[in-house]
Amino acid sequence: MLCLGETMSLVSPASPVPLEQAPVFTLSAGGAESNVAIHLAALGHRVGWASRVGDDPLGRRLVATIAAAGVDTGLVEVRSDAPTGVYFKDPTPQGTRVHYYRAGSAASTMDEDFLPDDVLDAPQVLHLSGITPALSAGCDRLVRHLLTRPRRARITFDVNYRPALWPVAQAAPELRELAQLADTVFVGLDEATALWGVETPEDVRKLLDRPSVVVVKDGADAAHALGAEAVTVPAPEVEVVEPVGAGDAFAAGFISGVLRGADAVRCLRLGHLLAAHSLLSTEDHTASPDRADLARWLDLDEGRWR
Ligand code: KDG
Repeated sequence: MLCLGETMSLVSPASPVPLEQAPVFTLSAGGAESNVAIHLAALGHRVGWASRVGDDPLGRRLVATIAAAGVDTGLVEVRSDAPTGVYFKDPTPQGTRVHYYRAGSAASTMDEDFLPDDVLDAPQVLHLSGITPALSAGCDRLVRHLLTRPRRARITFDVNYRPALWPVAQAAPELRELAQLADTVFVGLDEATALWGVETPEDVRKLLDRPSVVVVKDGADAAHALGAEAVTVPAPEVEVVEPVGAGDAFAAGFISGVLRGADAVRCLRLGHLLAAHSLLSTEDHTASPDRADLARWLDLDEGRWR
């Protein structure tokens, strides 16, 4: 299993106070795809993360952090001609905002030659997201190349629309086109509405009719896996501390289920459980729930989740 995408140094206020007033900050690793990799490693999967970082202390720190979480960083390239990207979390009373300092980052220099061809020739799972094509023309070509080249690998694609990176008029057709080329797609219903104006999971599926499975996350209500059959699992009730990173946790839980050969209901349950855990923390990636807890939860009657 390999996850590919940019990871930035993440600066977060130590307590949920707006950036303008916060006195103390923490520095960690923030990147949607490496978040997925870290969760999968914690769940016992062999997983790598591929990207570029700058030849700078932040880049070295990122690689060391992600490697220490059990993720193989052998496909991370260190570049001396571009810096590691940085982003700040800003917990405002209106919700958490993010501020990026990533234009021209080392990861944005990736292009279609970045990954060795044998990665797609292997029967493994490659996880991509809709953040990468928004980073640069080269990154866009990379994602297109990976999705269109003949492959034995299965590709999971989290739409992950980031309005701060590109306007909806540009993102909407492109993210649809890329999602159509993946095997499994993750998308939030609110995200699908913002991008494509669709309002139900069934309408998302009509729009994304080519992937084997489209997973539509309807916030605090439920998640739906629309494949040959459609299944729905309600979300557990959680007192949300901070939502950033929960989508990555969900994707990791679902993918873990797929890698274990679980049915769609259990894949959705695993997604919910990891997301619920992540919603309880201000970190992008918390420690995943332990395996005993997961096993207990997976066997609970869904009626008792709420
Ligand atoms: O899903 C969390 C990510 O959004 C965060 O870690 C930063 O990857 C990131 C991005 O590009 O927004």
